[in-house]
Amino acid sequence: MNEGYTSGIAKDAGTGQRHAIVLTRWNAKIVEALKEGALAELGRFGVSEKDVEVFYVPGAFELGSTAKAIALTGRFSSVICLGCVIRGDTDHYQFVAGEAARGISQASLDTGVPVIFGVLTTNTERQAEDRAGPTGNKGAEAAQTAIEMAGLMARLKKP
Ligand code: INI
Repeated sequence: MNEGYTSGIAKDAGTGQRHAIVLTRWNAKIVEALKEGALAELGRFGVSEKDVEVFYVPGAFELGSTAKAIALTGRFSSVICLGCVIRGDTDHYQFVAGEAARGISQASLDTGVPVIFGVLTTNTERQAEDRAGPTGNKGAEAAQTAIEMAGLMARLKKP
């Protein structure tokens, strides 16, 4: 975990929660590393393997609409979106990254389910790799955010 984020969640905070993870096939090697970070972190905080479901989409542009459809099933405490947009790869970087962020935010606002933005937006592949490694893994960070937000939303729904 990097120094930008310090989690306040308890060791067993994920117990009983159900999380969906949506992954892009674009930049698959990096995104798979984010997935491994997220899965390990969910397990570390008590989320059972059987309570995690993984979905794939082509690219980051598709994350928001898919996250919304998943959230609307009502089966998940959160939807964790993991992807990677590298500036060097495309002139339309700004559109893809911007729409991914907008769509993910909209999915959460429309459904009331926490939809987590775990999309790397970097200038180079090297920068992306640095954020998907064993330390400072942004997938792990997204998982912690998902557990915390799922707990907060559950608390707010209690009478
Ligand atoms: N999708 C990504 O997830 N990452 C990228 O870096 C990327 N680039 O570079 O273009 C990318 N493009 C595809 C996009 O997300 C959609 O899948 C496509 O436009 C079809 O809607």
